[in-house]
Amino acid sequence: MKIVAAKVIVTSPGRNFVTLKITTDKGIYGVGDGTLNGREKAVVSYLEDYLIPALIGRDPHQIEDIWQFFYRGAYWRRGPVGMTALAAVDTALWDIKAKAANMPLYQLLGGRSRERIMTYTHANGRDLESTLEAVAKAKAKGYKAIRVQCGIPGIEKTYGVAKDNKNYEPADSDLPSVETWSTEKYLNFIPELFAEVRKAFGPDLHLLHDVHHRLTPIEAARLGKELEPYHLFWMEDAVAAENQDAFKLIRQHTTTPLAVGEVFNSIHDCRELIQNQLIDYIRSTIVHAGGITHLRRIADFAALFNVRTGCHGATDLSPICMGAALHFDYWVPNFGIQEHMAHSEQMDEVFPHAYRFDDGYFTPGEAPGHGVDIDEKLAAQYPYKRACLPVNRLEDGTLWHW
Ligand code: KDG
Ligand code: MG
Repeated sequence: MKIVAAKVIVTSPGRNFVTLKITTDKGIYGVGDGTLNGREKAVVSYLEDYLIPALIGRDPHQIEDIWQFFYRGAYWRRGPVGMTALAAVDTALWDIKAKAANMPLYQLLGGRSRERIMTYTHANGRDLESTLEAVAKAKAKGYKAIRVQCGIPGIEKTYGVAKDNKNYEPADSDLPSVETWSTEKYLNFIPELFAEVRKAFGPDLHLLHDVHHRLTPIEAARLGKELEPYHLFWMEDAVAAENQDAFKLIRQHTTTPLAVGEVFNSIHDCRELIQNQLIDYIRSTIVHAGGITHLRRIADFAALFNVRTGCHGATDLSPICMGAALHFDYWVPNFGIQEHMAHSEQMDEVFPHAYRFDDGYFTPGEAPGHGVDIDEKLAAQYPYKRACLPVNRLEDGTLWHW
């Protein structure tokens, strides 16, 4: 088999998605997600100008060699743009291989290790009351695990909370909008929020929370400790993780489980966190961490240290990433949980898929490949529109972590 064509499709059915489609001389094609929220065009250029020309004529079955060729061959290793482009290629190649074998992708990875995939969704509200309502709604849909984010009294706009009760969408404007942050107000409120959620919903529901990189290590340690009575499934991205040592301090002070890694793109970003057992869940997923080939390496390494997976699954990861991640989750022995932030109907129409939700769990479906396609005609109706992630400033104007 030979690769005869590859093209990038950019579509914006409510938000921007980048898709790579690779076609072979046998008529089989594969698709991969290459969406990097707010920086989509950088990945498009990386693919069109550098990777696609080198793909034409290659045997798509040589996934490992193609991966190494683009990783080592770039000389400039790692980084979100390059690793996202590489992930798009890798995902499309696995799709082709599984279609050629006439098997669902999870079978090629080693077969399924579970019957269904536990998934968490988001419950967000502007205040305590609307947040409790959002949790009740998510629970009624069957979710066994729910990420809870809430507006903070005294702060106008908070991460994870949408304006008009719509689904939360992080990339909200043509140029970065500005949010305001107060660590004091946040830390004073969050333990109370989880006390109320536990009081209302009892001990069984899995509760998660995303700090979104905003605390210092000692502040994160305080929050983790104060949340201990509410038995969180995890506290995510407690601090910015460029400094992996920061987690040592958090770990010394709290038994609240820690998750990190949605912005990581290589095993080297989490090696120390994992081998020193400073985290419990690794959040990296296929599209931003070099595809299935590389994520599998991260997961196998994590398994040696009792660290489980918790793949990122926000709306800015296309249904192609979701589908591929679900095949990965079905197989991976050290699976923890999968995030699911629902795509709109429009998005689901552009990306028809075989995966299904039932009572809090997903299954990837039995279609050959990863089971997600792109309707190119429909995709063409939604042109790209620049959309940026917000920035965050302290109340005195200092730029902070978003
Ligand atoms: O593009 C940024 C989003 O994917 C991110 O803000 C979502 O933190 C996130 C999460 O945990 O889903
Ligand atoms: Mg997150």
